[in-house]
Amino acid sequence: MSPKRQEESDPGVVTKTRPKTKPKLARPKLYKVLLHNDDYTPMEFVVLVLVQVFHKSESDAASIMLHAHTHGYAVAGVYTFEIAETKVNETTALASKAQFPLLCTLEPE
Ligand code: TYC
Repeated sequence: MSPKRQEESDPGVVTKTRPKTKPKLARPKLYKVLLHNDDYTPMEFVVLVLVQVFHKSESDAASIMLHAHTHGYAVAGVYTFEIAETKVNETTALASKAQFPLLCTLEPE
């Protein structure tokens, strides 16, 4: 006689059915990192920050920089809180080291 699988033969074993609802994963809150325009930070420096910190291509970086230059600010990227905060800190550190007043802030999406 072939051995039965345990749950068939042992009435004490309870088999689980699949949950009726999908287990929901909370969507992480996202934050926009903003670069603000000013009169002193060179355009090339803003582009360099966008390439080095935000991993933009040269041409995307140039468009984002020009958007900030023209409209007062631009969204450099959208990230979870810790990543957004790190990018703000990296940008602020680079600007401060180069003695430019470039302002970078974070805002809930
Ligand atoms: N307005 C600056 C200039 O004319 C360039 C600049 C662009 C500065 C975007 C900041 O977020 C900025 N040199």
